[in-house]
Amino acid sequence: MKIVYSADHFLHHAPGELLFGEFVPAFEKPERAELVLARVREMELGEVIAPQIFPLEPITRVHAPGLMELLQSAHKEWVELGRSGAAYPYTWPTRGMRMDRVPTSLDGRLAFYSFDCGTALTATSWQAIKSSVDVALTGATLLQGGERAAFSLCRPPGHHAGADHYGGYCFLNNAAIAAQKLLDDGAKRVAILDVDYHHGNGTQQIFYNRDDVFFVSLHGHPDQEYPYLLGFEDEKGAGKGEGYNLNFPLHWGTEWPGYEAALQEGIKRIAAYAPDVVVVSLGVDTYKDDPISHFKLEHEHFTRIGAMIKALNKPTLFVMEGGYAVAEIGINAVNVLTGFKGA
Ligand code: SP5
Ligand code: ZN
Repeated sequence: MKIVYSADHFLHHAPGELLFGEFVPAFEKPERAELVLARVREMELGEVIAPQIFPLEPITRVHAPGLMELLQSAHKEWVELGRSGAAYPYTWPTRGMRMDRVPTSLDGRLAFYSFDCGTALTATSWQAIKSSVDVALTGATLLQGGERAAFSLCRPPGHHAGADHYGGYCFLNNAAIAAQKLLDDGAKRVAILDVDYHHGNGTQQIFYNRDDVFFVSLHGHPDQEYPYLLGFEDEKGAGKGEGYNLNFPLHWGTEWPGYEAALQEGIKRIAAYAPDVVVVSLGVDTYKDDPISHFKLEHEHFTRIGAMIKALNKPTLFVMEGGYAVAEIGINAVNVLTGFKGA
Protein backbone atom coordinates (compact mmCIF):
# COMPACT_ATOMS: atom_id res chain seq x y z
CA MET A 1 0.00 0.00 0.00
CA LYS A 2 1.07 3.58 -0.62
CA ILE A 3 1.95 5.85 2.27
CA VAL A 4 1.32 9.60 2.12
CA TYR A 5 3.70 11.67 4.23
CA SER A 6 4.92 15.26 4.44
CA ALA A 7 7.81 16.62 6.51
CA ASP A 8 5.68 19.76 6.99
CA HIS A 9 4.38 18.08 10.15
CA PHE A 10 7.59 19.34 11.85
CA LEU A 11 6.11 22.85 11.62
CA HIS A 12 3.75 21.97 14.47
CA HIS A 13 5.69 21.40 17.66
CA ALA A 14 3.79 22.38 20.81
CA PRO A 15 5.91 23.66 23.71
CA GLY A 16 3.77 21.67 26.15
CA GLU A 17 0.34 21.07 27.63
CA LEU A 18 -1.36 21.67 30.95
CA LEU A 19 -1.94 18.30 32.62
CA PHE A 20 -3.10 17.81 36.21
CA GLY A 21 -1.97 21.29 37.18
CA GLU A 22 1.46 21.11 35.64
CA PHE A 23 2.81 22.37 32.33
CA VAL A 24 4.39 19.22 30.86
CA PRO A 25 6.15 18.50 27.53
CA ALA A 26 3.65 17.77 24.76
CA PHE A 27 2.89 14.07 24.26
CA GLU A 28 1.94 14.81 20.65
CA LYS A 29 5.37 15.56 19.16
CA PRO A 30 7.14 15.36 15.77
CA GLU A 31 9.14 12.26 16.67
CA ARG A 32 5.88 10.28 16.50
CA ALA A 33 5.44 10.63 12.75
CA GLU A 34 9.15 10.13 12.12
CA LEU A 35 9.20 6.82 13.97
CA VAL A 36 6.12 5.59 12.10
CA LEU A 37 7.81 6.57 8.83
CA ALA A 38 11.04 4.78 9.83
CA ARG A 39 9.09 1.60 10.56
CA VAL A 40 7.18 1.89 7.26
CA ARG A 41 10.55 1.93 5.49
CA GLU A 42 12.04 -0.83 7.62
CA MET A 43 9.09 -3.12 6.85
CA GLU A 44 9.01 -2.03 3.17
CA LEU A 45 5.29 -1.41 3.49
CA GLY A 46 5.11 0.47 0.19
CA GLU A 47 6.02 3.60 -1.72
CA VAL A 48 6.10 6.80 0.34
CA ILE A 49 4.64 9.71 -1.64
CA ALA A 50 4.22 13.43 -0.98
CA PRO A 51 0.72 14.91 -0.73
CA GLN A 52 -0.94 16.95 -3.45
CA ILE A 53 -1.79 20.48 -2.36
CA PHE A 54 -5.56 20.97 -2.18
CA PRO A 55 -7.54 24.22 -2.02
CA LEU A 56 -9.36 25.06 1.25
CA GLU A 57 -12.72 24.07 -0.23
CA PRO A 58 -12.77 20.43 1.01
CA ILE A 59 -12.08 21.76 4.53
CA THR A 60 -14.97 24.23 4.36
CA ARG A 61 -17.27 21.27 3.63
CA VAL A 62 -16.65 20.18 7.24
CA HIS A 63 -15.41 23.11 9.32
CA ALA A 64 -16.71 26.57 10.26
CA PRO A 65 -14.97 29.51 8.54
CA GLY A 66 -14.39 31.16 11.94
CA LEU A 67 -12.44 28.16 13.20
CA MET A 68 -10.33 27.98 10.03
CA GLU A 69 -9.58 31.70 10.26
CA LEU A 70 -8.61 31.43 13.94
CA LEU A 71 -6.20 28.55 13.34
CA GLN A 72 -4.44 30.65 10.70
CA SER A 73 -4.23 33.92 12.58
CA ALA A 74 -4.17 33.09 16.31
CA HIS A 75 -0.43 33.04 16.81
CA LYS A 76 0.15 36.25 14.88
CA GLU A 77 -2.47 38.03 17.00
CA TRP A 78 -0.92 36.46 20.13
CA VAL A 79 2.45 38.01 19.27
CA GLU A 80 0.81 41.35 18.46
CA LEU A 81 -0.58 41.33 22.00
CA GLY A 82 3.01 41.19 23.22
CA ARG A 83 2.89 37.56 24.31
CA SER A 84 5.52 34.87 23.87
CA GLY A 85 5.22 31.11 23.43
CA ALA A 86 2.27 29.41 21.79
CA ALA A 87 -1.38 30.48 21.81
CA TYR A 88 -3.65 28.67 24.29
CA PRO A 89 -7.20 29.34 25.46
CA TYR A 90 -7.86 29.72 29.16
CA THR A 91 -11.64 29.74 29.40
CA TRP A 92 -14.45 27.81 27.71
CA PRO A 93 -18.15 28.14 27.02
CA THR A 94 -20.54 26.37 29.35
CA ARG A 95 -24.26 26.08 30.11
CA GLY A 96 -26.11 29.35 29.90
CA MET A 97 -23.35 31.27 28.13
CA ARG A 98 -23.78 33.02 24.81
CA MET A 99 -23.14 30.71 21.88
CA ASP A 100 -25.04 32.80 19.34
CA ARG A 101 -22.30 35.36 18.82
CA VAL A 102 -18.60 34.85 18.18
CA PRO A 103 -16.37 37.05 20.33
CA THR A 104 -14.09 39.43 18.46
CA SER A 105 -11.07 39.32 20.78
CA LEU A 106 -8.39 36.67 20.35
CA ASP A 107 -8.92 35.17 23.81
CA GLY A 108 -12.66 35.17 23.24
CA ARG A 109 -12.31 33.34 19.95
CA LEU A 110 -9.83 30.84 21.43
CA ALA A 111 -12.43 30.20 24.15
CA PHE A 112 -15.31 29.93 21.69
CA TYR A 113 -13.62 27.52 19.28
CA SER A 114 -11.70 25.17 21.62
CA PHE A 115 -12.45 22.69 24.36
CA ASP A 116 -9.19 21.96 26.18
CA CYS A 117 -5.89 23.41 27.33
CA GLY A 118 -3.64 20.82 25.70
CA THR A 119 -3.70 22.04 22.13
CA ALA A 120 -1.20 24.79 21.30
CA LEU A 121 -1.04 27.01 18.22
CA THR A 122 2.49 28.08 17.24
CA ALA A 123 3.70 30.46 14.53
CA THR A 124 3.87 27.65 11.97
CA SER A 125 1.16 25.29 13.21
CA TRP A 126 -1.26 26.20 10.41
CA GLN A 127 1.14 24.97 7.72
CA ALA A 128 1.37 21.60 9.45
CA ILE A 129 -2.41 21.48 10.04
CA LYS A 130 -3.11 22.21 6.37
CA SER A 131 -0.48 19.72 5.24
CA SER A 132 -2.00 17.02 7.47
CA VAL A 133 -5.34 17.57 5.72
CA ASP A 134 -3.59 17.33 2.33
CA VAL A 135 -2.03 14.03 3.42
CA ALA A 136 -5.52 12.68 4.25
CA LEU A 137 -7.09 13.99 1.03
CA THR A 138 -4.28 12.55 -1.08
CA GLY A 139 -4.93 9.18 0.55
CA ALA A 140 -8.58 9.51 -0.49
CA THR A 141 -7.56 10.20 -4.11
CA LEU A 142 -5.44 7.04 -4.11
CA LEU A 143 -8.57 5.02 -3.34
CA GLN A 144 -10.45 6.92 -6.04
CA GLY A 145 -7.67 5.93 -8.42
CA GLY A 146 -8.32 2.27 -7.71
CA GLU A 147 -5.97 1.43 -4.82
CA ARG A 148 -7.50 -0.98 -2.33
CA ALA A 149 -5.84 0.72 0.63
CA ALA A 150 -3.68 3.70 1.54
CA PHE A 151 -2.04 5.05 4.69
CA SER A 152 -2.22 8.77 5.35
CA LEU A 153 0.51 9.44 7.91
CA CYS A 154 -1.25 12.51 9.28
CA ARG A 155 0.22 14.73 11.97
CA PRO A 156 -1.22 16.64 13.78
CA PRO A 157 -4.08 14.20 14.35
CA GLY A 158 -7.74 15.12 13.75
CA HIS A 159 -10.49 13.05 15.35
CA HIS A 160 -11.17 15.35 18.33
CA ALA A 161 -11.78 18.35 16.05
CA GLY A 162 -15.45 19.08 15.41
CA ALA A 163 -17.11 21.35 12.88
CA ASP A 164 -16.45 24.42 15.03
CA HIS A 165 -14.09 23.30 17.79
CA TYR A 166 -10.53 22.11 18.23
CA GLY A 167 -8.79 20.28 21.08
CA GLY A 168 -7.16 16.99 22.04
CA TYR A 169 -4.05 17.80 19.92
CA CYS A 170 -6.42 18.07 16.91
CA PHE A 171 -7.29 21.17 14.86
CA LEU A 172 -9.00 19.98 11.66
CA ASN A 173 -10.58 16.56 11.31
CA ASN A 174 -8.45 14.83 8.68
CA ALA A 175 -10.55 11.65 8.57
CA ALA A 176 -13.86 13.55 8.37
CA ILE A 177 -12.57 15.83 5.60
CA ALA A 178 -11.37 12.79 3.62
CA ALA A 179 -14.72 11.03 4.17
CA GLN A 180 -16.66 14.10 3.01
CA LYS A 181 -14.46 14.37 -0.08
CA LEU A 182 -15.14 10.73 -0.96
CA LEU A 183 -18.89 11.42 -0.64
CA ASP A 184 -18.67 14.62 -2.68
CA ASP A 185 -16.88 12.70 -5.42
CA GLY A 186 -19.49 9.98 -5.66
CA ALA A 187 -19.34 7.54 -2.75
CA LYS A 188 -22.82 6.89 -1.32
CA ARG A 189 -21.86 5.56 2.12
CA VAL A 190 -18.66 5.83 4.13
CA ALA A 191 -17.93 4.02 7.39
CA ILE A 192 -15.45 5.55 9.80
CA LEU A 193 -13.93 3.09 12.27
CA ASP A 194 -12.13 4.90 15.08
CA VAL A 195 -9.74 2.66 17.03
CA ASP A 196 -7.87 5.47 18.80
CA TYR A 197 -7.95 5.04 22.60
CA HIS A 198 -9.91 8.29 22.96
CA HIS A 199 -13.45 8.82 21.74
CA GLY A 200 -13.55 10.53 18.34
CA ASN A 201 -15.87 13.24 19.62
CA GLY A 202 -15.18 15.55 16.67
CA THR A 203 -15.99 12.95 14.04
CA GLN A 204 -19.12 11.92 15.91
CA GLN A 205 -20.33 15.52 16.16
CA ILE A 206 -19.68 16.24 12.47
CA PHE A 207 -21.75 13.31 11.21
CA TYR A 208 -24.24 12.84 14.08
CA ASN A 209 -27.31 13.84 12.07
CA ARG A 210 -26.38 12.01 8.88
CA ASP A 211 -26.91 8.55 7.46
CA ASP A 212 -24.25 8.73 4.74
CA VAL A 213 -21.47 8.28 7.31
CA PHE A 214 -21.60 5.45 9.85
CA PHE A 215 -19.29 6.28 12.76
CA VAL A 216 -18.06 3.44 14.97
CA SER A 217 -15.68 4.15 17.87
CA LEU A 218 -13.97 1.95 20.49
CA HIS A 219 -12.49 3.96 23.33
CA GLY A 220 -11.84 4.56 27.00
CA HIS A 221 -15.14 4.94 28.84
CA PRO A 222 -16.02 8.64 29.20
CA ASP A 223 -16.92 8.01 32.86
CA GLN A 224 -13.15 7.54 33.30
CA GLU A 225 -11.46 9.03 30.30
CA TYR A 226 -10.92 12.15 28.22
CA PRO A 227 -12.91 13.76 26.60
CA TYR A 228 -15.40 12.85 29.39
CA LEU A 229 -18.41 14.59 27.85
CA LEU A 230 -19.09 12.38 24.82
CA GLY A 231 -18.68 8.76 23.74
CA PHE A 232 -21.38 6.94 25.76
CA GLU A 233 -23.19 3.99 24.24
CA ASP A 234 -26.60 5.68 24.24
CA GLU A 235 -25.34 8.17 21.61
CA LYS A 236 -26.83 6.55 18.52
CA GLY A 237 -27.22 9.47 16.12
CA ALA A 238 -30.12 11.90 15.67
CA GLY A 239 -32.75 12.63 13.05
CA LYS A 240 -31.77 11.02 9.77
CA GLY A 241 -28.57 9.94 11.50
CA GLU A 242 -30.34 7.80 14.09
CA GLY A 243 -28.75 4.38 14.12
CA TYR A 244 -25.60 5.59 12.33
CA ASN A 245 -23.43 6.28 15.37
CA LEU A 246 -22.08 3.40 17.43
CA ASN A 247 -19.92 3.77 20.55
CA PHE A 248 -18.10 1.05 22.44
CA PRO A 249 -16.93 2.68 25.68
CA LEU A 250 -14.51 0.24 27.37
CA HIS A 251 -13.18 0.45 30.89
CA TRP A 252 -9.62 1.03 32.04
CA GLY A 253 -7.63 -2.17 31.99
CA THR A 254 -9.36 -3.58 28.88
CA GLU A 255 -7.28 -6.42 27.41
CA TRP A 256 -7.41 -8.05 24.02
CA PRO A 257 -10.38 -10.41 24.56
CA GLY A 258 -12.70 -7.55 25.57
CA TYR A 259 -11.34 -5.31 22.86
CA GLU A 260 -11.60 -7.99 20.18
CA ALA A 261 -15.23 -8.74 21.04
CA ALA A 262 -16.19 -5.07 20.68
CA LEU A 263 -14.20 -4.69 17.46
CA GLN A 264 -15.80 -7.81 16.00
CA GLU A 265 -19.25 -6.42 16.75
CA GLY A 266 -18.34 -3.03 15.27
CA ILE A 267 -16.99 -4.66 12.14
CA LYS A 268 -20.11 -6.78 11.80
CA ARG A 269 -22.23 -3.64 11.96
CA ILE A 270 -20.04 -1.92 9.36
CA ALA A 271 -20.39 -4.92 7.04
CA ALA A 272 -24.19 -4.71 7.39
CA TYR A 273 -24.04 -1.01 6.46
CA ALA A 274 -22.29 -2.02 3.20
CA PRO A 275 -20.14 1.11 2.83
CA ASP A 276 -18.40 1.98 -0.42
CA VAL A 277 -15.29 2.96 1.54
CA VAL A 278 -13.92 2.49 5.06
CA VAL A 279 -11.88 5.22 6.74
CA VAL A 280 -9.94 4.05 9.80
CA SER A 281 -8.96 6.61 12.43
CA LEU A 282 -5.80 4.77 13.41
CA GLY A 283 -4.67 5.61 16.91
CA VAL A 284 -2.36 3.18 18.67
CA ASP A 285 -2.67 4.69 22.15
CA THR A 286 -4.49 1.46 23.12
CA TYR A 287 -1.00 -0.02 23.64
CA LYS A 288 -0.25 -1.32 27.15
CA ASP A 289 2.63 1.09 27.76
CA ASP A 290 1.01 4.23 26.40
CA PRO A 291 1.80 7.02 28.88
CA ILE A 292 -1.68 8.61 28.89
CA SER A 293 -3.93 5.58 28.32
CA HIS A 294 -5.22 2.53 30.17
CA PHE A 295 -5.84 -0.33 27.75
CA LYS A 296 -3.59 -3.36 27.57
CA LEU A 297 -3.05 -4.22 23.89
CA GLU A 298 0.27 -5.76 22.86
CA HIS A 299 2.18 -5.57 19.57
CA GLU A 300 0.57 -8.71 18.09
CA HIS A 301 -2.94 -7.40 18.74
CA PHE A 302 -2.40 -4.53 16.34
CA THR A 303 -1.68 -7.08 13.61
CA ARG A 304 -4.96 -8.78 14.49
CA ILE A 305 -6.83 -5.46 14.25
CA GLY A 306 -5.50 -5.00 10.70
CA ALA A 307 -6.55 -8.52 9.71
CA MET A 308 -10.06 -7.99 11.11
CA ILE A 309 -10.45 -4.76 9.13
CA LYS A 310 -9.25 -6.51 5.99
CA ALA A 311 -12.10 -9.00 6.32
CA LEU A 312 -14.53 -6.19 5.43
CA ASN A 313 -13.03 -6.37 1.94
CA LYS A 314 -13.60 -2.66 1.21
CA PRO A 315 -11.33 0.10 -0.10
CA THR A 316 -9.74 1.32 3.11
CA LEU A 317 -8.04 4.58 4.04
CA PHE A 318 -5.96 4.51 7.22
CA VAL A 319 -5.55 7.94 8.80
CA MET A 320 -3.01 8.33 11.62
CA GLU A 321 -4.40 9.66 14.91
CA GLY A 322 -2.89 9.19 18.42
CA GLY A 323 -0.28 6.97 20.07
CA TYR A 324 2.21 8.31 22.63
CA ALA A 325 4.40 5.34 23.53
CA VAL A 326 6.82 6.85 21.07
CA ALA A 327 9.47 4.14 21.04
CA GLU A 328 6.86 1.57 19.97
CA ILE A 329 4.50 3.71 17.89
CA GLY A 330 6.06 2.54 14.61
CA ILE A 331 5.74 -1.15 15.43
CA ASN A 332 2.13 -0.77 16.57
CA ALA A 333 0.91 1.40 13.67
CA VAL A 334 2.67 -0.61 10.98
CA ASN A 335 1.51 -3.90 12.53
CA VAL A 336 -2.07 -2.83 11.77
CA LEU A 337 -1.09 -2.20 8.16
CA THR A 338 0.90 -5.42 7.68
CA GLY A 339 -1.95 -7.30 9.39
CA PHE A 340 -4.29 -5.77 6.81
CA LYS A 341 -1.97 -6.57 3.92
CA GLY A 342 -1.17 -10.07 4.98
CA ALA A 343 -4.59 -11.30 5.92
C1 SP5 B 1 -5.43 12.34 19.20
C2 SP5 B 1 -5.37 11.99 20.64
O1 SP5 B 1 -5.04 10.85 20.98
N1 SP5 B 1 -5.61 12.96 21.53
C3 SP5 B 1 -5.58 12.69 22.92
C4 SP5 B 1 -5.76 13.92 23.74
C5 SP5 B 1 -5.65 13.59 25.20
N2 SP5 B 1 -5.41 14.78 25.96
C6 SP5 B 1 -5.70 14.66 27.35
C7 SP5 B 1 -4.69 13.86 28.07
C8 SP5 B 1 -5.28 13.37 29.36
C9 SP5 B 1 -4.25 12.51 30.01
N3 SP5 B 1 -4.76 11.61 30.96
C10 SP5 B 1 -3.58 11.08 31.64
C11 SP5 B 1 -3.82 9.88 32.46
C12 SP5 B 1 -2.50 9.47 33.04
N4 SP5 B 1 -2.67 8.39 33.97
ZN1 ZN C 1 -6.03 9.14 21.43
